[in-house]
Amino acid sequence: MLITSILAANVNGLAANDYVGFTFFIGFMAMFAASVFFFMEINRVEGKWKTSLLISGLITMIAAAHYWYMRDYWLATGTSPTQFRYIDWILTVPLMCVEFYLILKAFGAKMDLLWKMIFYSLVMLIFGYLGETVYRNNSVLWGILSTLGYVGILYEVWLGSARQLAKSSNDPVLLNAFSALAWFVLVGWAIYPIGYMAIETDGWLRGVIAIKNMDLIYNIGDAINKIGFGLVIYGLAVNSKQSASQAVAA
Ligand SMILES: *C/C=C(C)/C=C/C=C(C)/C=C/C1=C(C)CCCC1(C)C
Repeated sequence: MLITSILAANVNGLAANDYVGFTFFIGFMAMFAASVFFFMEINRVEGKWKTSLLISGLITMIAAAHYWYMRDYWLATGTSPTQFRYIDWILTVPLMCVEFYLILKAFGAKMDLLWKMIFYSLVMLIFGYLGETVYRNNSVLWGILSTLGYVGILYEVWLGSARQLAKSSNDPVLLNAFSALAWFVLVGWAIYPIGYMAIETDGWLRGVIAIKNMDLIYNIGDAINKIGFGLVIYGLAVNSKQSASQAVAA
């Protein structure tokens, strides 16, 4: 019963030229498949990396669940599933902050780094949500407040204590992975504020980017940001195992 109703939910309504709609389906499946991969690989990595891989899988799994809803929402309304995106982000973005903490823990990261980053991400997402929904006529003001949270995260990973810990690790494998993650935060995450600026009422980019196209960019960007982020962590877990055993051999 449940299975048939799940399968029946989406078979109608996806038009042959609804390319934005396609990316909701592809996004769902990519996130789902990535979760299976990360969960299965937990057994292959050394102890201290298992939690990191678990979190990578949880991030893509939470996204997969929301993409499931967002596909339906898109098919039913043809409009942006803004609420679902923010519900997804408020869970997945703090978990990405946890990933930074976990990979730096062995090099002295303290809980206050974790709480600081989670706090910044909540500021960014709660103010962003208010500006995009409740106070849309004042989206510029709320967008600026939200950006303060984003800048806080950027500061931590590019200049602040997170970057200092990564540098002081003297571990090239960690440093490479850390910089890759920092680039995700700077470039990959920048698509979200750019999309926000396309808000029709007072956004700085209104009319320049159609909101409909933003969903396409979000869907592709989300997959890169969440799966790519997890793959960097996976690569770190696998490569640092190799470099550790090479060190033992040498
Ligand atoms: C997987 C989802 C991710 C990585 C989402 C990230 C979202 C942001 C970086 C959002 C940032 C925003 C601003 C910096 C200002 C305008 C409002 C937001 C929330 C779109």
